[in-house]
Amino acid sequence: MGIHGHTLTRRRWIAGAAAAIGTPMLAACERTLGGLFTAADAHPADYPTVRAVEYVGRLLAERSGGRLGVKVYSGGQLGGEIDTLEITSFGGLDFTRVNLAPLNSIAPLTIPASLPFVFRSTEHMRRALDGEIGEEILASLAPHGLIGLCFYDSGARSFYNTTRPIRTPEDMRGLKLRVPASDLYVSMVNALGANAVPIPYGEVYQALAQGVIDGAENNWPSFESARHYEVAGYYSLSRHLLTPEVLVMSKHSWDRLSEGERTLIRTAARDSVSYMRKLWDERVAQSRAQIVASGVEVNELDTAGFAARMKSVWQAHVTTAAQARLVEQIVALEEPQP
Ligand code: GTR
Repeated sequence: MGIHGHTLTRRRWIAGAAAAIGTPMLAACERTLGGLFTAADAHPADYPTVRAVEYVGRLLAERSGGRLGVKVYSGGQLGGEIDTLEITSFGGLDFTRVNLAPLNSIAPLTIPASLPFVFRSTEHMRRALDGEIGEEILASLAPHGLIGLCFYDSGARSFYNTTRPIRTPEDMRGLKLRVPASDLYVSMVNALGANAVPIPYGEVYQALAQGVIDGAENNWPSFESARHYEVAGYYSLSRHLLTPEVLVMSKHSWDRLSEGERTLIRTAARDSVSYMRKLWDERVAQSRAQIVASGVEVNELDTAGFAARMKSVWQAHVTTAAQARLVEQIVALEEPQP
């Protein structure tokens, strides 16, 4: 079996993957300060998150007189998000860009911003994460070996499947739906009457094509770029999650940088957010057009019945006073007036 085979242990897989891609991960362990940082992303090279992290690299190069830069390994070539988080936390990679979902089991303060229907709009989500709430969530990653740098938009996640349009929770009954590796997502899908199947993002296309699962949930650009829309003909706009993406740096790498370099990195990450938002809005429009033109049946739905079933999910996953406080603060935020 090759290096991506399932029979390998994770540690051997990591060593094998490092050898296969020209040892950027090992190089990162031995690297002296400065130079080319490594980064991983599950999405293909033209996806807004990948382009945003490349932009961080360009800003760093410009602002350091060419001393610093970032090489992004896109397309999930370094493994799923749980893997790249682990590799990053022990210093085998400098950066990884992931969704908040795979952090749910690692860092409890990522739960409040990952709850279904907690954000009322993109503006509400941005306001929460651009401010103190976002800072607190990013800072909570440090004990886990990760320096949280910034959040990126991820639009709204909705359900898609190969079988029928979903209009009410009753339409979800019995469907096998893929979720990311997060207990919160498992509870969410099960509370709606479907059966949650946690599998890595990179395996969803095949699982759909082979009928191992009936569907999944994601935003327009992921549904399009991962080609899931070629096999799942129904996209039902539940918009149940507006959970953001996050860019993290290895604390190992961070601890070896000078104050000046850290400031450059923090500032470049912050400056990449508005660049990414522009790319994101363009990509959503383009992906939506492509999916609609392909004949996928897209439907709106009344979210009230879905949201009502999320009370027990919130209760089960908001278990500490700090989480409850963040949820309260998020809910109480007013959206900015347009
Ligand atoms: C996408 C997200 C990825 C990954 C993926 C998934 O929207 O950008 O980082 O989390 O969803 O469902 O696994």
